[in-house]
Amino acid sequence: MPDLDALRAVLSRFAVDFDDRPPLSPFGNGNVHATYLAGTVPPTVLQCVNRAVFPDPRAVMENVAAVTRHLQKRIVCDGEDPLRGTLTLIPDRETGLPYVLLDGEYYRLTRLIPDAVSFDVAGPDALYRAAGVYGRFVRRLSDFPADTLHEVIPGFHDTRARFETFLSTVEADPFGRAASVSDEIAFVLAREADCGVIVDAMAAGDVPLRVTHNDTKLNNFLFDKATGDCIALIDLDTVMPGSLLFDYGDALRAGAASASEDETDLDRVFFKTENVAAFTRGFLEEFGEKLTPRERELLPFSVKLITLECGMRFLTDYLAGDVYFRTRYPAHNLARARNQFALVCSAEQNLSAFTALVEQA
Ligand code: GN1
Ligand code: MG
Repeated sequence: MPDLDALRAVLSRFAVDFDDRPPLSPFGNGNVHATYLAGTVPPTVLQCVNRAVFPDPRAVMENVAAVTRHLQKRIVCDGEDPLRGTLTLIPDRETGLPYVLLDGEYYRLTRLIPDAVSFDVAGPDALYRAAGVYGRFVRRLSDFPADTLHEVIPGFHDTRARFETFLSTVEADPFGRAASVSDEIAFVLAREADCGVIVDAMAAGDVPLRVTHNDTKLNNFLFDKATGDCIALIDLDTVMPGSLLFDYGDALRAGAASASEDETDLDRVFFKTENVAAFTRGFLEEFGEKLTPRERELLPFSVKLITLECGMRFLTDYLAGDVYFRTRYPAHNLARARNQFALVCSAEQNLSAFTALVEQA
């Protein structure tokens, strides 16, 4: 990672004038990019795009720039504040491009949305409000030209392909860790058949391809500090054509869990039905009429599947030597995988309850 002086040099290349020498400090708890809070007047967020995760950062930035432009227009049409309803990129002063390229690294600067907070865990009221924001997000992108988006991470939610990668990593076992996690490996193997359900429904045309967010974990939603309203869905790196089932499921994976994905006391990890109910109600109010019958039918299952996919990705990364997700201690990815598998069990136990919530909403 570049040092602070190098980051200051990067900052000076963006088309923004800070009113003094901008302070810089690490910011947020994303698992992918190095992120800093930069400056106070105006406050901005500086990120160095993780090239191991996104091999083509330019494509990521072109997507984000196009999507935020589109969203801003739609937000204005809805009579809302475009600076608060989505991200605003600050361009490179010289090139006008939505990033600064320095020594092969891609940096981006966005305006900090003021007086906003994000949560790792929340209650039903926050989930209901987040669901409305998500519903508006897909609605506002429903006329975005999907074929102009780059597929920045091919097969991002191709759960079957994720399973194949998991299998080959178990077989290669490059760090000799597989033997010590045989229970976790068996847990995934027992659920192989689940991995193809949504991709097959998409291939059959029963579940449409839409422009989706693909990373709707709760802490990617911003809430107004004073009113508690949900303001925006941020972290737009993975906006790509996909199925909204993964977004619905992922929002609940993170937002309806009783504890964060770092919790290691697994007795404390389960789905809170009242949160699932609140999000489902908010989402169906906003977007329910546009769903196909098969999409609606698969909503409850999607909660389990995306949680399995995420746990499988954490376990794969643990076996591969922790090369993808940012970790804060040596067995962090394993702890996250166990946490997700506890949630999968909770989703399995609650499948009929989740189904009833979709039917009643
Ligand atoms: C990553 O970037 P962040 O922390 O919001 C990951 C998601 C995972 C999530 C698990 C591009 O999200 O897919 O669900 O971690 N993003 C990418 O915490 O891989
Ligand atoms: Mg994030």
